[in-house]
Amino acid sequence: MEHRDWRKSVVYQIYPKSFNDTTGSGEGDIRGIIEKLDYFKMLGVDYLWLTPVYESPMNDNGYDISDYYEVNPQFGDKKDLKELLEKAHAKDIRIMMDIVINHTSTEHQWFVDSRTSKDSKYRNYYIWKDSADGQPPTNWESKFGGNAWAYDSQTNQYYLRLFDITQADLNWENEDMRRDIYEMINYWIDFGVDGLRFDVINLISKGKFESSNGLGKEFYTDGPKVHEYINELNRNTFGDKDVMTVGEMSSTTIDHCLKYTDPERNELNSVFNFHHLKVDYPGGEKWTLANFDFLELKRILMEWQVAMDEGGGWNAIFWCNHDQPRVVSRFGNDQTEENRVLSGKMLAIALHGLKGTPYIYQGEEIGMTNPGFRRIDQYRDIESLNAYTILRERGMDSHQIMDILASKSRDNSRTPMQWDDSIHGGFTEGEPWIEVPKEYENINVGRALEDKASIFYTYQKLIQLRHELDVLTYGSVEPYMMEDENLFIYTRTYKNEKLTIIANFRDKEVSYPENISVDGEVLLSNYKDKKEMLRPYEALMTYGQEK
Ligand code: TEU
Repeated sequence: MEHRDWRKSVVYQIYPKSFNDTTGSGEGDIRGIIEKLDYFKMLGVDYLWLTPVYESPMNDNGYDISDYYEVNPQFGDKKDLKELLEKAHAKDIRIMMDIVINHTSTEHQWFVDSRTSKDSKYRNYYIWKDSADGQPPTNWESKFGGNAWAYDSQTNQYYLRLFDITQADLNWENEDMRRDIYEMINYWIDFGVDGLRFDVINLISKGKFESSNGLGKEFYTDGPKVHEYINELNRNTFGDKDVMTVGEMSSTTIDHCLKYTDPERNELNSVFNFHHLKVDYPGGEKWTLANFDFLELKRILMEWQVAMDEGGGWNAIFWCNHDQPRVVSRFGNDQTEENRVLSGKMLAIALHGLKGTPYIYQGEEIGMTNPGFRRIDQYRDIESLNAYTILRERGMDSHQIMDILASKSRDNSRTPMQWDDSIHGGFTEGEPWIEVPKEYENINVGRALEDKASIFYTYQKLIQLRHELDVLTYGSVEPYMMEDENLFIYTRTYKNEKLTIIANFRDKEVSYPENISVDGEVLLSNYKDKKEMLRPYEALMTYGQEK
């Protein structure tokens, strides 16, 4: 494979279960990914990140691992994975695996053993505590609803589970456990993977087990030994290898992220944070209906951009993943075909001009939209189903819950990839595990490739620019007009090169800003020409050189 600075790469995220089914099972598989390698080549991405494909009961679609060393038969086997690696490498495409080491499934052999007795060799691989006066050990809340401790009658103790009741948190205080985890990661590095994405890695150090005035996050988020553990992980596994790493950081801070990504500290290459994707959570509450706060979106994105740039850190930059609604439906406009295409391209340009590693989530590159499910039986996601039950218990009207899920559910991004206009969007010849929204007739890869003006080609161009222009990778970031209600504007500067990015987030005409020049060469825009005013959702990236 060609050598390139990892900082110039673009990652494409695959949710295998919904990507491409080659067996008619209704669920995607690894051979389905192999089949589409030319598609990725055409798009130009450097890495494919596969969400977990290990053996799992799939209560949380693979984030509940029952055997780290086996491939879930639903997705294929290790031979398929090997073939994917070889064929991808032959096309200069790298593979990034998802590493889930904050918790395992309760079906993992360690946990099965751990729960049998307090004397089990694996007891301390997990976090077991006595009840506090007949109540759970602390009042911490699970991210998927309910108390974070699950009672187990076999030994009359509780185990910690920050996510689902079938996802038991591992005890990172335990050195044997850590050693087993490193061995497992080294197995996959030796297998030939090129990148690692670490699931909720900033939650591994739990600190004190005390009740909280809030949800308990302050005790385990960026916990007391987290940097020590990540540094140890680095030294024992990928540290001296050509493996790109990204950590998923839940509710983190800039200061911690500067540390996680400081090359001198030997922790990780890059980090995801989610603060910019909470701008439609009024008062921090996800299960609400709300317009997004545009000024807040800019403020958060730019605060992170500038601070990480100045402090020598490295962001992953993204709008979409398998936990988030579709961005055109969320921050763009999916109400008319024209607006969908314009705003889809605008969002792409606004994001891909930023500093960091861009991530594209399957279907984003063709402007896939939220499916607009209306009935609870259309949903599959455990978080959504739990939320439904909890909101019903609180007395919320079921129509209102349906409206909220239609805008906030993780299933919005988990519907199958829309390949063509044949039945089920060409995803499967069987019955899909989750419905394919009828929009597939219009929004699909086949159509996107035929139409040179489709969103796909904007992404293709942005990836090409990322590879070609040093200023996109290394340039410093300067935001403009942060109080403007319509425009998102920033520049990137490196040596004598300058990029200016302007994006109109509104469905109306807006004047060009007066204090910033857009006279440079237009590298990319979502309109054919330039006019006196910026038109609805108009976005452009211009390039200039100082002599
Ligand atoms: O998600 C981390 C996480 O914090 C989630 O709670 C996320 O914020 C939430 O889904 C948004 O509503 C990771 C994975 O990406 C997710 O799919 C898993 O369910 C979770 O970890 C547990 O492994």
